[in-house]
Amino acid sequence: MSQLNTTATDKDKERADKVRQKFRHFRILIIGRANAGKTSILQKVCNTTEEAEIFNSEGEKVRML
Ligand SMILES: Nc1nc2c(ncn2[C@@H]2O[C@H](COP(=O)(O)OP(=O)(O)OP(=O)(O)O)[C@@H](O)[C@H]2O)c(=O)[nH]1
Ligand SMILES: [Mg+2]
Repeated sequence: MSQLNTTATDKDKERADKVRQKFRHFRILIIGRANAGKTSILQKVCNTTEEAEIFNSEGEKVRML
């Protein structure tokens, strides 16, 4: 079985730059049961190992325990 290649090529980065220029803001919904890998997907998409900052509908930062 073939492996999914997750390494971004120069062409991928070029495309991503174009999307970033066109859309200044966007929303991503990641939904799944506890421990499914939601945070891991978000970190991969954002190319980071940082923890996500979460804000409520009033714009106040939510502290995760
Ligand atoms: N085998 C495997 N493990 C994964 C994968 N993605 C994440 N994990 C592991 O699964 C565990 C949970 O990942 P998280 O990204 O924290 O999951 P989550 O959905 O954010 O968890 P909660 O926020 O607690 O609901 C971690 O130990 C990850 O390393 C994957 O694709 N394969
Ligand atoms: Mg999580």
